[in-house]
Amino acid sequence: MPQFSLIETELRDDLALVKLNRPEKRNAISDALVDELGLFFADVPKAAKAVILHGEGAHFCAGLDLVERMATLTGNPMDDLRTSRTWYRVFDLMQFGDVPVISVLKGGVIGGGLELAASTHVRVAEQSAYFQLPEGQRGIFVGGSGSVRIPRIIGAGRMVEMMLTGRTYSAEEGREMALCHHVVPDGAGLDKALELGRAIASNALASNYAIINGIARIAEMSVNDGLFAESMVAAFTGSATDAKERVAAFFAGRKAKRDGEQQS
Ligand code: 1HE
Repeated sequence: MPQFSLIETELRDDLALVKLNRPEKRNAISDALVDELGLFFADVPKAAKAVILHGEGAHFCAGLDLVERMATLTGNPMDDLRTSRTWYRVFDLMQFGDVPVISVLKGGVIGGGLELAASTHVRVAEQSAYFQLPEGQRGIFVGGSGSVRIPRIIGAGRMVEMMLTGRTYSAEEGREMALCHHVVPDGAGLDKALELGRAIASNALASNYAIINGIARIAEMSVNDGLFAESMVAAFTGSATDAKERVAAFFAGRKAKRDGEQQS
């Protein structure tokens, strides 16, 4: 893997770990940080069947690097546009890549940090995690795909209210809204993500690919188009995977369990 300075990467068996490593700035996303994420996600190691995204320090991510942004403001809207487009490209590589991405959330998951988390497929939050979209209070707007991805998770109305009032949602509240899927004690997030990652990595690769690339897209289609697309994806997945062997192994396992129960 290439040498990075703002992220740290590691391959643990068939799981790739990516750590945001800018704790002194609460993992705020600078241009250089998003570029490094882009380099990694454009070329995820072939051996990795899932990626775990986590952060160094007490906060997952404090969002856009506001200090860098203020220092580089030119008044030319094309500059902000370019930043947004870079974030979209990188976050799309995550959401619509080859392998699932599991995030480990703790402390602040703020603004662009929530946009980043929303681009991952499975979100594990430690108890300390909290969710905020303070763009309105900072005089800006979401620009890293938040208004596209977050309403699809929590609903547009809820996001409007969250942004207007600047409210904070706790980890537990976030779970009720699917901002995260699991809540675990502080310090236990990475282990939980590794456990989930191992389970996900044991799925057929083509099924995982179809799940992460198919479902979000098909959900946006008309019923007619969606059913057509689903049939194509199902036909591809069933023939591309070892489905026959997996189904046979499943029933063999059930039978062995039944036989064992009958003997005891
Ligand atoms: C930062 C940033 C940042 C911290 N950009 N430098 N995001 C926000 O509005 C969140 C702003 N940050 C915070 O609310 C707090 O920093 C935290 C709750 C995350 C953490 O608090 P704390 O007390 O642990 O740290 P701190 O003392 O506030 O900050 C420590 C350092 O991190 C300090 O730098 P230092 O050089 O003075 O030590 C801070 O300046 C730096 N830091 N957050 C730059 N965000 C594509 S559109 C997306 C739009 C958005 O993301 S808007 C939301 C932005």
